[in-house]
Amino acid sequence: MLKKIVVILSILIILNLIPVGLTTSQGLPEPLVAPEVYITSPKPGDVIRGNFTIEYTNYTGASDVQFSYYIDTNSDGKPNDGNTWQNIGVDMDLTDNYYFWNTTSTAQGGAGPGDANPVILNATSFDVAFNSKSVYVSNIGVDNTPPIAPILNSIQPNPTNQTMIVISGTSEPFSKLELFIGGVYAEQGTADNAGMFNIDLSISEGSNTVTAQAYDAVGNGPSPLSASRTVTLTDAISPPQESFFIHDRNKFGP
Ligand SMILES: [Ca+2]
Ligand SMILES: [Ca+2]
Ligand SMILES: [Ca+2]
Repeated sequence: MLKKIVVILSILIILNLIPVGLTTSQGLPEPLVAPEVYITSPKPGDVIRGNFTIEYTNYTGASDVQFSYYIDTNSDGKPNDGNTWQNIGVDMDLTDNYYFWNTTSTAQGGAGPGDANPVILNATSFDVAFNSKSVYVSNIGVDNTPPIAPILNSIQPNPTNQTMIVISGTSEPFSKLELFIGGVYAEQGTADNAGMFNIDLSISEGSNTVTAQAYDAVGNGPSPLSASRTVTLTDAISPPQESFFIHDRNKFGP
């Protein structure tokens, strides 16, 4: 009995007497649901910046994919905050599996969240019959702000006779630091999870004016330059030598 009903329904569908969505040019029914696109990057927990490349897969059968984002104010991974989805754009070229997202705010607005954490990223795929299917990735951070200027601790002792000294200070946690001597790049290092850093620095005979700048963990920067610290290296090679007076008979006589 059931088999009979299924056969009759199938015939009716094929004859187009029961509507099942739009039909193709061949008169065959389209699938009711568009193919799902999986966002492979960014992943939950990622912090992204600047012009980010959204990567996705499994687009077969989709004609285009629309991307949008949502500010997850209560950080629960759901678009339930009373905010609205903001349009990112539509990828019409699905052959390359990526779409550029400018995450920085623009004067026109709507181009990106600028700085927001967390954000929900949505991808809605459409097929030729305008069926659509949405997926989203939660807990994405967007960070476009460089760190503030690092602070260098005073250099002890000063002056020194050591060619290698340690430059210590504080910066944003996990930031990358660049040290300069007299404005010329000299060394780099990384701040720990408390923002502390200790970087070995080779200095030259005479006065060395040291400054630093920082990039945050995702590469925003550089920060403004730190206030400078000056260290003077004296007698680096060896302790002061005893000097001898050479009696020059030609000049001074016997
Ligand atoms: Ca939410
Ligand atoms: Ca594309
Ligand atoms: Ca930052």
